[in-house]
Amino acid sequence: MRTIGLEEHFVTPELVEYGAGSASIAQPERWREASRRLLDLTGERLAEMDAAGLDLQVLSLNAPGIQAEPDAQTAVARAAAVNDLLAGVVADHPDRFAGFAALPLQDPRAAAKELERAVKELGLRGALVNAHTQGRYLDDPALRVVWEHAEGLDVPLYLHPANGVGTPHVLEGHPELIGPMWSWGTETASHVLRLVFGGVFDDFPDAKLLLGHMGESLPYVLWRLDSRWGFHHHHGVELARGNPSEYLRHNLYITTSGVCSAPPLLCALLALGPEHILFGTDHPFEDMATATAFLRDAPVSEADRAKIAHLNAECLLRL
Ligand code: GRE
Ligand code: ZN
Repeated sequence: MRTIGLEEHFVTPELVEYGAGSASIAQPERWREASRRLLDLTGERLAEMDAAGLDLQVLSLNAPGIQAEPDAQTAVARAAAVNDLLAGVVADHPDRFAGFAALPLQDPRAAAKELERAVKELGLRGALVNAHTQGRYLDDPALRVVWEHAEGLDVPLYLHPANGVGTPHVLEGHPELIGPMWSWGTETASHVLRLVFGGVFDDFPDAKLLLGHMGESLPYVLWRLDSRWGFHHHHGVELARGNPSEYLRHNLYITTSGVCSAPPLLCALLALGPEHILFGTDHPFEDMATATAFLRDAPVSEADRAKIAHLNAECLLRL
């Protein structure tokens, strides 16, 4: 069965330095190995894809990427350069790779223009955003122009985790909880709720948000969100569609990246429906063959397996 992965990271030698903040969350030898594999685009990576039965990777610059750049002009130049490089890799291997653009969100208008260039001229399939950009989240009014372009181009924005701004008080004194094991997921889920309650999907009703890690726990909490929204003080916030789950069911697409476990997959299938779940491995942070074996053996119908493995990606990304 054709299998397409949507959370497949790489890095370039020039941009390695942006990952320094992530390095401290990993065991040094695990980080060294991951870094080596991030830098490999078409060598071992292709061999590993062949061995795992992964037909196509939609590549993305590893977190936090360009968003860690404090200078807006540098961010604009480096995003364009890495998107050009990515387009070159895809052009050399069109049957094995596609790509998500990096966006210089430090300059919202330039980011919107880069998204348009990346999609229309470079053939990339959307963009991947790593959490906040210098403290700014995607519900920021200044970033509406990026959503406007994404909706207009009909391409998804993939929201990927990264280290937060500072340390949440509840995690103070517990650095072992900072990172992909825990804080990245809860902060990313909170970021998604900022988009919903911040009106992004009321302004752009057909905007498409991709989320990794089986939806960062959101599929599990739809009913409770709606129930407690009916109870909460709204503080002047109203949702045009009434309940938060309406947005998460319509605008949200999730990938299986970094989660090889049936219970959350079945929850996501029931909560969001089989058209909203796509495959991803989180290469190089999880093992490709483990991920493809999970997909192959998951207790779902063959029709749903085909949607998750490739049909939804072909449709959403026009592959
Ligand atoms: C990820 O993308 O999932 C990731 C990183 C860095 C360290 C660990 C990790 O980007 O899982
Ligand atoms: Zn990832």
